[in-house]
Amino acid sequence: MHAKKALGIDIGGTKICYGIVDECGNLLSDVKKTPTPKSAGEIYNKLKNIVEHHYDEIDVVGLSSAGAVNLENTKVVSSTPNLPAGYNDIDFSTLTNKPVYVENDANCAAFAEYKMGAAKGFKTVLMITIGTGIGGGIVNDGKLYRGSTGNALEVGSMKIFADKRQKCTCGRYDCWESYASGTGLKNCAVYGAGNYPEFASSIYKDKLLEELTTYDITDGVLKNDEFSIKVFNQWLEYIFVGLVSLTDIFNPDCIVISGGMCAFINTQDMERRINAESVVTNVTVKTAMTENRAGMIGAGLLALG
Ligand code: BMX
Repeated sequence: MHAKKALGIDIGGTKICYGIVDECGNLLSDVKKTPTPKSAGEIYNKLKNIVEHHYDEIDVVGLSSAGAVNLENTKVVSSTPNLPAGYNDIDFSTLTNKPVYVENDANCAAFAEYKMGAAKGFKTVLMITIGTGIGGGIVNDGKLYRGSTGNALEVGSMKIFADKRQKCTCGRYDCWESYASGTGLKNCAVYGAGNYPEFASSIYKDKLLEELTTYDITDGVLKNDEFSIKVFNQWLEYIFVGLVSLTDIFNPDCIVISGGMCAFINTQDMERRINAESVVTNVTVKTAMTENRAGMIGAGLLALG
């Protein structure tokens, strides 16, 4: 019997990455990258071309996508405006006559980290991806927790305040990701510019608020800018608050943090603080090992089942 192979594809907001994955999660090809088209129709066509190009090499297709995925693993059923209009109408199973398996990006990354990444050997793994938004996934005893309709762990949408302080990109208020994602760090900076006295002496004091970026703040921290440090610490506090609550709910033995912002988080410090505050014991916090390949590897592994 031949060893099965998957085409793992990660559909991100700016680029689509793909590669051939075996049953152990090894990448058998170079990772290829192509910009994500702006419309749902063009995304579909691009995916179709990629699949057709690799048709003879693969048995199944695994797709990692942002957004809440249905229980049948064929469609994204709900998503923030980070995805283009019409995206939720795509039935990915029509891309090819080979089996196609779509799963939420954070769920894919959770599975990859559990199988072969930072959380290998742990029992209950909570994966949090901190990028444009915040995604989450839980693997317990080798099985992804999917919830009643497949949409579990949309943690970026969990509310952390009750008094409508800040509007989220999704249109609702006070979602965790509007405070603790990359976008959240920018929101923290805008809040700080209006409320922290340190802004008056900041290297960014003359910058237009709408031009302040996430990376201004991380750069500012490196340059010892007091305003940036205060904003950054507030952002870490929001991450911490969410992680403590999730620890109390899920009792993970390992939390893995991935995504574009994970490089800015001191996991040892986070681990110490979570263990001091949480009522459950005892969690290890790690940075993801599979980095930006987690989505494609996890999708490939899940598709190979
Ligand atoms: C959002 C949500 C999640 C996703 C998470 C991380 C959409 C489009 N996205 O909370 O499904 O897992 O962001 O996504 O609804 P990223 O693009 O920031 O990595």
